[in-house]
Amino acid sequence: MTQTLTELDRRFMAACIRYSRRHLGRTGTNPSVGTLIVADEGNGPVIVGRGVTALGGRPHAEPIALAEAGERARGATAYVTLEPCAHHGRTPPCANALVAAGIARVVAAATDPDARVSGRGYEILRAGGIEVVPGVLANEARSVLSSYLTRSSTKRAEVTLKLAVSADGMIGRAAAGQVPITGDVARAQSHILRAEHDAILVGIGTALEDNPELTCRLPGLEQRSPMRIVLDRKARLPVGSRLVRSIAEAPLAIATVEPESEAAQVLEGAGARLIACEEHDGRVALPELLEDLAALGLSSVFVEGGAAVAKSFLDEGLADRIVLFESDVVIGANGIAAPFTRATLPAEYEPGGEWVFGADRCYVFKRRG
Ligand code: AOF
Ligand code: ZN
Repeated sequence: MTQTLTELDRRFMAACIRYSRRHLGRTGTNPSVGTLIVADEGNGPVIVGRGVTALGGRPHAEPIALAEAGERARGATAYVTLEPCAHHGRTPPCANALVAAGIARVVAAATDPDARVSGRGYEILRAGGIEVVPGVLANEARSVLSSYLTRSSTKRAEVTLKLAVSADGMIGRAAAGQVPITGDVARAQSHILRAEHDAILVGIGTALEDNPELTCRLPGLEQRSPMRIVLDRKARLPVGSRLVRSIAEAPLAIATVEPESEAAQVLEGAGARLIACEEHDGRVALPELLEDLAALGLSSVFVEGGAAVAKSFLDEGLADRIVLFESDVVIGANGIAAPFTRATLPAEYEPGGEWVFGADRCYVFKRRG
């Protein structure tokens, strides 16, 4: 079967978007962008260079891919998940690098909202004689770039709520610590989600009740645990908690309204970072906290509990994405009711995919933009 150019472009762009996920949660204020250089040297198109934005955000994806392709970039097509940059940072603009390397075509997915780049990246390419095909699989790319895009447009970190709900609509059992609801495969998936976020957040209730570690414990991904944040108005987290004891493995931040208190100072002394917060209705003010996190360079927050915290984010219109795991486990007596289920989710959320993980189901919802 012969493939049209568009089909081929979509295929390589899909591969490029998958590849771009590799450094999600690890590129600071920069988005995790993917680049594939594809050349047809007589035997059909092959990938001759790959790049994903480096850890910390620099170098960008394009120069990495161009370096691998070398001379084979001449006359080749470059697939990029985001419009190549047009500004001088620590290195020259990626758009100029693509021109200098002799790239013939650039197929791009999402446009960059960064005022220094938006539209100008494409202009540089066209002025350099490159054919530009923008907007290929733009929605798919935007979903990987979503935290960067949210942070650019709202100046706050993007929020994903994760919830695991039992067959009887519960998320746990009162005074029973951690109660397994989903199985191993779903657990592994949620650890991947941890690794892909800039921060994981729980309320102090969950921290005290479950004594969680909130690290990514998948083989080979242990280094990818992001910062853990506890909403802890009065800095009640014990220094003997697993969260504090694992500070060497992943940073810990305490979002408190009493950073000067003795308890907060003890936590700081143990290596935790204090984030001074405003109070609203007896709770840590969430919109301001999310703005502060964005200012600290954290673009995405994975909220893992508990019920009250999840409900606050939802009620305040701050939950951008919801990841809902459903299991067949029955909790029964003393169950803690889920703050919402698939049936009670507000209408503004639309389905964004569903999967089966072992015996469990996983549903993603996105707030309609
Ligand atoms: C690209 N390729 O891989 C990424 C881009 O602070 P700087 O100089 O690194 O610039 C950050 C901006 O670069 C960021 O806001 C976004 O516009 C762009 N990110 N661009 O060409 C990449 N990560
Ligand atoms: Zn660049």
